[in-house]
Amino acid sequence: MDPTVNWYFKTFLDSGEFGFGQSMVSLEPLADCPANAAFLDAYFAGEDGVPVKISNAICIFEKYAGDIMWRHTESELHDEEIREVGLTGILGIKGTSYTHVDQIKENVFGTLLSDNTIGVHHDHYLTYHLDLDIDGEANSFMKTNLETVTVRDESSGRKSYWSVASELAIINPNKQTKAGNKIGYRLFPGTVAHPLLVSDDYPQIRGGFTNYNVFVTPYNKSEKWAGGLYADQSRGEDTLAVWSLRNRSIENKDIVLWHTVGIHHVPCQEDYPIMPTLSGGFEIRPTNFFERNPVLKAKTPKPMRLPKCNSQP
Ligand SMILES: [Cu+2]
Repeated sequence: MDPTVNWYFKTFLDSGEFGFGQSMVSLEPLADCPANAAFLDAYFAGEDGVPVKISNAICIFEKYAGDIMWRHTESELHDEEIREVGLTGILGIKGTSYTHVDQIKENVFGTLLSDNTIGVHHDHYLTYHLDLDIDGEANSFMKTNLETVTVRDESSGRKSYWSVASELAIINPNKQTKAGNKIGYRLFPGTVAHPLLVSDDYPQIRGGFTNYNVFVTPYNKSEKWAGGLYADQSRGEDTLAVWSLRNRSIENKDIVLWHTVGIHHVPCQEDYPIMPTLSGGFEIRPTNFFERNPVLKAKTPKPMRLPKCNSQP
């Protein structure tokens, strides 16, 4: 494996939506899985109880993630721009007299990573200001609630099922598909880090925009930065959390979706002194926007020769 690129493993099951059992089908090399994929057979119990083999039912492959391993820019040196091969940042550390974890009998608020060096616990939050206009400015927000419904009477042998109360999407309530679904875009949220501080703790008041991972506000030119215009030393009076309390209508309006992704970073040895890139993200996808799958008429791509991965030590 090439150590200079990120690879990840993915298991790709079946080409049908019903992946297991009797509806499982064999996967076609190069059509269903890339050239570097390894294939596994599967067995299921047939109608008469006899095991039935399905060859190439599962494939496992590595896929180039497109991320560099690390990156760092030294911006404090004015005469020269030094770009080390770095990460998304050099780890925040503090000095200590400790050289081994066995010596530590108090809370040091981090991980001892090397002699006299503690990587401090901290959070990363990234807030995206998504001013979506779905087929025009007048949009509304819908939230998905998938709920367990318990069957209490004798109407069914089943004890429960699940139901959708609404949808997590930004929609245009004035436009519909032929079938009557409101056209929109759906948010597939990224990594959610719920704040671990109490809400009336000073840093959390200043960082109140992390209280929720989704906020929706009516568009306002002055509300651009979730932490307010002057975040440093602020008292938290100009953040997204405060703007959202103004009780303004977000129905059929030009609205902004704010999405915060985050991680609570507990440093580990591998993060020191420079942290390998940790990637994340989110997706916004057209949902009930097209009448049908819009790629139905797309041409089949030509098979490409990809390098085989030889996992040698
Ligand atoms: Cu970090």
